Amino acid sequence: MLIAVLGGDGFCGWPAALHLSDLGHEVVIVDNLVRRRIDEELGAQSLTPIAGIEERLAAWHEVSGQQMRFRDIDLAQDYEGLRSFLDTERPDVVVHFAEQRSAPYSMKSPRHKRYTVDNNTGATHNLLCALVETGLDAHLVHLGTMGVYGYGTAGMAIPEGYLDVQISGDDGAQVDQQILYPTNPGSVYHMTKCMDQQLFAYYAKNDALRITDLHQGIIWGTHTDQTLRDERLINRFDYDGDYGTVLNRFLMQAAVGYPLTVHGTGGQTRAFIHLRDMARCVQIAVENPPARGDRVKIFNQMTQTHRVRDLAELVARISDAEVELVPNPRHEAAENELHVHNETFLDLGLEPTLLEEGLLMEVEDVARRYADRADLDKIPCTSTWTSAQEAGVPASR
Ligand code: NAD
Ligand code: USQ
Repeated sequence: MLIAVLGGDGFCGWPAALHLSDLGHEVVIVDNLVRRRIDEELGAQSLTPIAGIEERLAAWHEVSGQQMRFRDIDLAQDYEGLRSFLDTERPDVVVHFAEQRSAPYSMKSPRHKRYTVDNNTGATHNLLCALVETGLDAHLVHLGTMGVYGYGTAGMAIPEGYLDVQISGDDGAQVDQQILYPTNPGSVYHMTKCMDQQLFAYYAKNDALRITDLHQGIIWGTHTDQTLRDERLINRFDYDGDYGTVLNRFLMQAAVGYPLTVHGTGGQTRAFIHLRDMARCVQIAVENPPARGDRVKIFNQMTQTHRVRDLAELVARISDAEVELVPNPRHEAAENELHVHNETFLDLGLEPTLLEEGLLMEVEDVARRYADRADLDKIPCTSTWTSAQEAGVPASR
């Protein structure tokens, strides 16, 4: 198949593009490289030394014989460029990773909030609109987030996208319905993913677009089989206070001897998935498209849930690090339970990489290996959440 990978220069997009290319698909990456410019804005850089996109593509051609192509298009700002790309290439599948994905970055300032909303909803809506305008029946696979649900489980496991509800009808009879699970975002970034969800539901209904939305948990890990094949293919590893995600931050902090930064009590429970499993899930989603006229297919793309303080203790144990409880810069519940249904991917053949198996390798092969590139000043989380938080209003969920 011809697959367009939007956001294919990023942390998830790059290994996913390599994985799809390795399977024999023709892959075109579309990216405006804004993530590399944000590194410059923040004065932070990937712990791993990432090559430029042209060098990445040349290296992949050298080691695999596969020719991936690259197009520099801003999906949010250049509708004409996007429409004409789709019209010319006519991809069978469009995998959409191209959004601003950091919650702390989205909360930094009014400018960052507005950029995140404009960029993410602009990119997604332009894409949907261009698919309709070009009459392309491509399967759109979008990377969403578990954060659209919120993290409180109300004594039940979170379903895959849709909730069974029973309502009292006008005549008093009970009416059964399935609705989109009510959204409960925890940052402006997460809110954009909730808005994406509405856009998808509308375009699937109105224009019969075929859409799969992957509600992905927090990624951990760095390498996949493909990124390991040449140093120039190495994936990015974010550890700074805005883009570093919790487990990768703990791994890096352990490697450089920085006390592990647990926010609050560390009682937050979140959903996780290894990078390698992410690429495999994208493959499975690509291979199992909805039919035209179907509602949006929603999969929960996560394999395990963990409490933040348990992760810190685990990393501290295997690498002899210290744990520090730091004031939480976010407006989020201090403690929560999280149970999630994820049977769809397991039934379709996903074999999860469990934390217990992969963690030590990540500490040794990645975090320690590149520790000398770390800038310790970039570790603290300096983006704070809300005026409600400053006023002392507690977050309940
Ligand atoms: P990333 O920032 O590393 O990559 C995103 C890529 O999209 C970057 O290369 C960036 O340059 C590009 N991009 C952004 N806006 C663009 C635009 N307007 N036009 C063209 N290109 C644009 O992020 P990531 O970690 O690879 O995340 C990819 C997707 O997966 C995101 O949508 C994110 O919400 C989702 N996700 C990520 C995680 C995680 O832990 N990293 C977890 C759940 C979901
Ligand atoms: N946390 C710490 N210490 C740190 C960093 C984070 O305790 O040093 C805590 C946070 O307060 C939060 C939890 O760890 O409670 C997760 O934070 P995170 O930065 O790892 O994850 P999050 O902000 O939720 O965002 C990441 C990705 C985002 C994706 C989301 C999936 O950046 O793109 O959508 O994970 S999910 O969390 O399931 O919504």
